[in-house]
Amino acid sequence: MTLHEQYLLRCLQLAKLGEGNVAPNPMVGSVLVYDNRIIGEGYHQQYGQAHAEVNCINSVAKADMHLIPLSTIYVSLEPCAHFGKTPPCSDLIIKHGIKKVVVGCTDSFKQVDGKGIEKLRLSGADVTVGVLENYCRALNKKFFTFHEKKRPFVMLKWAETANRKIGTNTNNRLLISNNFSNRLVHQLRQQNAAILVGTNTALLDNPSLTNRLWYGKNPTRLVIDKDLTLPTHLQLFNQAERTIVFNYIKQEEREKLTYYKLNKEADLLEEILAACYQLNIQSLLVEGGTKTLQSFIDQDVWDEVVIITNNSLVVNNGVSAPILSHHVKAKQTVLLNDIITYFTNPNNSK
Ligand code: AOF
Ligand code: ZN
Repeated sequence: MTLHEQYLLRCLQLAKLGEGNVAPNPMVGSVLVYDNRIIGEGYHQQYGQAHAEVNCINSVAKADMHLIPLSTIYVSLEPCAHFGKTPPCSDLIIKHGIKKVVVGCTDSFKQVDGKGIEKLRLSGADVTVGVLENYCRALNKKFFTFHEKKRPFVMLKWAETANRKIGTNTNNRLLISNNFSNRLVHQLRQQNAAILVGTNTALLDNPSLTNRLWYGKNPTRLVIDKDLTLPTHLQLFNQAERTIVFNYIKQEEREKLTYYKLNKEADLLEEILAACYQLNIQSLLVEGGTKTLQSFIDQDVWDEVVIITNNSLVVNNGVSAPILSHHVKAKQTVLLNDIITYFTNPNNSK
């Protein structure tokens, strides 16, 4: 591993400390190095607050401050060029007279998108771009997918029996996953900005779609209800969290309830994903049912799939699980008796 990579790796460690607190901003870490010694460290800690570079430069001890212009700054993401909630980090670096900058990967947010690097180079700084680039991009995969594909990062999740059923043919709710994998599901809910179900799942399962078994926030709840047939006593419509109802009838905003009217002539999923982009929903967890999940697979708008398999349960005449057409098995773990398999979409990874 080169020295650049070692310092960038430290940036990535720092960046990860912001997990759960910075979305929809990316996690970013930064270190300042003089003569092979780290004299400053920082990361983006809280959405809306100081960026990594600011915290890094501010962390330098008084006795080391004169070394700042002679140091190299490492950042896991291109320093920003825009006035957002904070002033541009590229200007800060220039102001401190730092002449050597090492960047993990470029920022595809349209207000930055190479402009930070350009500014730095124009100031006469020596800028190296693309160190541990794949790791830097993987850390913020949701952020990059959202800005580059103009749609949220899409994760599909379902639980299936040993004979690949996800439900019964009757209206009885089928409990497939155990308490341990249920906790994982709630962690996924916490990690995604929104959660989507189709009409049948909302009606038959009556899920609340909130995060009760993990720390942190609930996702925004999204439901497809084209003709507005779902009864309002469903748990989805309780006050626990905001719910957006995608439909063909009306557009209306109430406290915690939004009716979002889609164009009937257009493709349903494209419309939903475009609405998510417009609403700044950076990641989407799709929790069912088979019809909704299968439509994401068939239209190839998914990034990851998580399947929970209960191998000791067999259901006769149940509803079949979705079928993945092409995929790469990324990881498999076991939670008590449930097998958790993660797949990634080879068409969507760059
Ligand atoms: C950096 N360093 O640590 C982060 C950056 O609304 P603002 O002002 O917080 O700006 C958010 C955007 O800034 C975000 O979309 C991304 O492009 C960039 N994030 N940039 O130089 C950082 N977190
Ligand atoms: Zn910045």
